[in-house]
Amino acid sequence: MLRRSGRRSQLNTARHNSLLSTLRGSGLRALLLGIGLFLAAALCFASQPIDGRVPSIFDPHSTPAKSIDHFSLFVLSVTGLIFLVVFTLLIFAVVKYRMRPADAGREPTQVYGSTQIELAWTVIPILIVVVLFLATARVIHSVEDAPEPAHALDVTVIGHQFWWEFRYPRLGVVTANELHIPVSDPANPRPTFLTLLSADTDHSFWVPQLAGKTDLIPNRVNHMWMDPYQAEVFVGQCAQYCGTQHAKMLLTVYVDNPSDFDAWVRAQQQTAVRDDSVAAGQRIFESTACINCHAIRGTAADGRFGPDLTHLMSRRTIASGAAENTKANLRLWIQQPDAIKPGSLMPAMQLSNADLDALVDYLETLR
Ligand code: HEC
Ligand SMILES: [Cu+2]
Repeated sequence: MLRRSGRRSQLNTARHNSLLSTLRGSGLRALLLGIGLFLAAALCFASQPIDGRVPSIFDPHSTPAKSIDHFSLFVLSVTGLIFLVVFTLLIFAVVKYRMRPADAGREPTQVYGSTQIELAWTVIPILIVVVLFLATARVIHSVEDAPEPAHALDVTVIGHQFWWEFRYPRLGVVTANELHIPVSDPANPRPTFLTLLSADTDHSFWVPQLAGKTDLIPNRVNHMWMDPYQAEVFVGQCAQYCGTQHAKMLLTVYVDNPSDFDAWVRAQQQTAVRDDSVAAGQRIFESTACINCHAIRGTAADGRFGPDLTHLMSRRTIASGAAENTKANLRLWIQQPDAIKPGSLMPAMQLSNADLDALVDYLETLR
């Protein structure tokens, strides 16, 4: 009996050894290669700046982002500590109890049913999970259930394939892709509360330095808020795959000083400038399908499928950050949107060169 089990364990050891050597050969190499590739990709991604800046969740500039930052550092330290303890014990056990020639392939003494050990590894993880759960619940509550002060700024964000619509219902302003909000001085806070909607499919609003990530879902109303402490420009990105051009759905948030913000609002509230020197371009705009998809307040155009163009030239970029808002890019965009954003939902309008030039001249006046 004894001899038989001894032979079985010897057999097991032999199988084990051959497994180890296979692992050491191809498996281990593949594993190392995998880890190497992952690290390289992570490095590439981490160093890929969006619009020249890399938004980091560890550099918060607004209360919800700060709560998330503190909380993630807490979770990272708890899990880091667990990792250290477990890995130290693991390495200790592997080294101290490794198989030696003197063991002659015999199995070590088997220990069954230690109540103390069972209790320890049941109770300690439960305590850790309870602590993490309570800390999570506290942060979620502080972010999600924050009351909206009466003087907060309301903005409705509508996700579109593949651009952002921003409506300020109490101010009568509609714009796209570049969100302007005021600084919220901690002594006299003026937070911005966003209502998140979607016109087509799922999108996700994520500006890492200002707040967490919240999805925009068809037939559902979501909310989030932010109270940036200083005037600065923050970037973010649609964080939910929403179609081919999901990656070109940049978000830019301009946090303005109160006086700059008020001036911006006043300018946006105006209807489009009328400039008779570009009347030809306006006529082309108003007599083609442009007006079915775009609004220019003060003209016949009131389409809502595409961005509001009333103050197009007040934006630094077009097509959700896909290109700088220059004359050449505008022309290229109208001639062939796919050249800038393949798969965008604006069709190439097949205009003659002369019409194109007149149209771009007109658009350039929309300050
Ligand atoms: C079928 C609807 C449709 C028609 C017709 C259309 N557009 Fe568009 N347009 C869009 C959509 C959708 C976008 C946003 C594309 C994106 O960013 O992915 C857009 C974006 C734009 C932009 C960039 C705006 C910004 O702030 O990013 C300009 C400028 C523009 N269109 C001009 C025109 C002109 C001029 C015409 C007529 C010659 C026209 N469009 C016809 C749907 C349309
Ligand atoms: Cu999206």
